[in-house]
Amino acid sequence: MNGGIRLELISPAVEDNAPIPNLSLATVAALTPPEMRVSFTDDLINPVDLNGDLKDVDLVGITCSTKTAPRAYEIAKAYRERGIPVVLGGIHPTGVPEEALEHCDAVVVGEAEEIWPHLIEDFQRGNLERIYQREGFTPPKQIPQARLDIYNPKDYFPLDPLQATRGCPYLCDFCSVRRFFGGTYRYRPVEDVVGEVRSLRHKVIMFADDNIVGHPRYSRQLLEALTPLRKWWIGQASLAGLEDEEMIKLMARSGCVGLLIGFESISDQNIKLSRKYQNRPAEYQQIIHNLHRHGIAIWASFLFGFDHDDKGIFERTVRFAIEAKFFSVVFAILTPYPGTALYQRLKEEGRLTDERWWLLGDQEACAPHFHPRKMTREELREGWEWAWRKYYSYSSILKRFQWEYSPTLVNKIIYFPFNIFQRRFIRKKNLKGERLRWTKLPWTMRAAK
Ligand code: B12
Ligand code: SF4
Repeated sequence: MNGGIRLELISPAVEDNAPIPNLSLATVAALTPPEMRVSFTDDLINPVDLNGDLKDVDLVGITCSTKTAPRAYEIAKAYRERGIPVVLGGIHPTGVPEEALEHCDAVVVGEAEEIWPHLIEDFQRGNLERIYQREGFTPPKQIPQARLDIYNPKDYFPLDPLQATRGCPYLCDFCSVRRFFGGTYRYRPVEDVVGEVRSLRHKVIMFADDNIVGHPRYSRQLLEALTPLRKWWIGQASLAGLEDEEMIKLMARSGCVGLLIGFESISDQNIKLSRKYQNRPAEYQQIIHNLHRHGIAIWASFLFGFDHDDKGIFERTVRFAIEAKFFSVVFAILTPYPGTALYQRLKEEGRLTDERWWLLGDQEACAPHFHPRKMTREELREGWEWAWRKYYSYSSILKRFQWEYSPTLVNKIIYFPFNIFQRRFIRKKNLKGERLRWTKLPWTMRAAK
């Protein structure tokens, strides 16, 4: 009998972030025997009070990325001190299971489908093993519809996350996804995805896929099937899948309003060094132009600190990004995540600041976690801060508005409020290192005491 078992699922948080429901734990909840009582805590929305009353449960499951690892370990410790066993899963424990095992009772390595039910059975028998790992990868037909009912929808942006594909066919050396999915790219049957989309309550959906256009034939089928559902959607796409303008048109028709795209660098040399061969800087302009013409806003992501980056890279990248009129940009400092080829290379070259840098306090404040080639660590950090400031300056916000195209809904309604909000958010979080707290109304913030 597992009817009495109370399972608490926790998503740890170390910094402010967009309040988006976490799909990982909604998926684990869907894999949990229905008789069990599942509760959920999002540490972002309702911070776990380690010294206060923790939930009275039988088993705790915590999802964990490299960024949230220290917090996940802290929460795990608090529960274990009260005699409640803790299971860790997610991208970080999968990369470094031995480390995770120092902080919990059992680790789920890789995808949870198929192994989570076994773990629960073992738990009921009082026979929890230390590591749970399946051979191979989950057949996409077996990916369940996530249980979004574990969340309080009022706490989040009004959108529903789901996944159509898992993995990514590309090789980028800084990316954790390859280690996690072993280079596989699997896609759920279109009818399963469409069935799930139909059941979602919000008008806006977010594909939490690594790459929604990794397989052109599949993507076309999916987009065509999505079109009559009249949803608006956002997701991530690789530039390779966007070279074909027909694909972009189809995306726009199917309701795509925004894409997160990893441009990473405007330098060919960096792109080659990091094995992001699918990006060709010479083609960036055309793809950006096509996306904008079809009304798709771009959230562009850039990394600083590659071996070919000199001190001029910040200015060149920001100029490019402003001229490209990206709706929004994320500038990140290149990060050697454990288990990646980049981590291995920097380790072999003796350039890591610490082999377990993620455990050394505030990761954001200590970055970069390696010694760059053509500048000092301080210069990299200063340049990164300058880039944020410049990109979200008022003059940049004004220049980036798409006057020349007929404004899309995204541009028309949310461009200015979003960018002004983002400017304030970045100045506080990234530049001053202040922790803010989201309230129930995400757009009203107050500084943490
Ligand atoms: C959606 C997403 C986000 C969303 C998160 C929204 C949310 N509330 O969850 C947003 C946009 C906010 C985000 C932000 C960031 N992200 Co992100 N994100 C993703 C993405 C694309 C999908 C995650 C997802 O939902 N997957 C779907 C679920 C179903 O899959 P899953 O998480 O793998 O879960 C399965 C298993 O892992 C397992 N599992 C997971 N947890 C648990 C727990 C238990 C108990 C068990 C049993 C099993 C289990 O079971 C699940 C079912 O099989 C991943 C890429 C990826 N493939 O993981 C990157 C990824 C997780 N992000 C990454 C990064 C780097 C970031 C940022 C640091 C980016 C930045 N520079 O700001 C920030 C950090 C945010 C923060 N402070 O924590 C990296 C993490 C690398 C690492 N080693 O930690 C990833 C892997 C991308 C990459 N290419 O490397 N991200
Ligand atoms: S395209 Fe994106 S998800 Fe795929 S390997 Fe590169 S960084 Fe990772």
